Amino acid sequence: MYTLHYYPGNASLLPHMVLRETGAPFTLALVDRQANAHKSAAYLTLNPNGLIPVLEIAGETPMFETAAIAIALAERHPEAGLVPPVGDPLRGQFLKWMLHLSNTPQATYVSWFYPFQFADDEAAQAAVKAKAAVRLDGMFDRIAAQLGDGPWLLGDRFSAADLFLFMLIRWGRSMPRPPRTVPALGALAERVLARPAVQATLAAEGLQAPFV
Ligand SMILES: N[C@@H](CCC(=O)N[C@@H](CS)C(=O)NCC(=O)O)C(=O)O
Repeated sequence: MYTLHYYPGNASLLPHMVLRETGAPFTLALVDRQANAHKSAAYLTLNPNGLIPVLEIAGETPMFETAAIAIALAERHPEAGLVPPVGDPLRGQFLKWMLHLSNTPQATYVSWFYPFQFADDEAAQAAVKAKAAVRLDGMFDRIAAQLGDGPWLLGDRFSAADLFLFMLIRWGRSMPRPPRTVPALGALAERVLARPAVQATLAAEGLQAPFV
């Protein structure tokens, strides 16, 4: 029914974790980044932006955008409890976090991982990267302050937003101040890592510890 186009550790990790949390059957399609497969004509028919991930749903238009895919999957499998239903007061908070994580830290990571998209010379690229790290530090501090002891972003209720935050914490492993070193974020990452579906996802992608 579902085919997730992924690359280990990339943004596809979020929909991959969501899929395993739901227990729905799916197929993984590895995008060969080394061969630039995400810029191939075939892949561009799935996502004209040439970015990972894409979710194919049998008989439907392929989806791109990580957060949108995660929300759509969570809603198609309400029994997994990954999204508060329409009418639940927590639903707005859930959507707030999904959009915030998508358009603020996730978007800023582009400057950290791909500074060459923003400047041509090496010194300027180093400056772009340094600025991205400082901005991410501030974003993670503000998220941590709102998370507190949680245990989850929605308080007692686990949701796909926690999986999203985990992925973003993981991406900062090589930053001058890794997000895991912020106590509330490190604790959230450990709680997410304790979930069997998350462990299964990391294993399926061949990712090695330390995970965050
Ligand atoms: N806003 C997009 C961003 C996706 C994105 O940037 N994916 C990265 C991998 S984590 C990618 O495909 N990078 C390859 C490139 O920039 O060419 C989403 O959330 O789906």
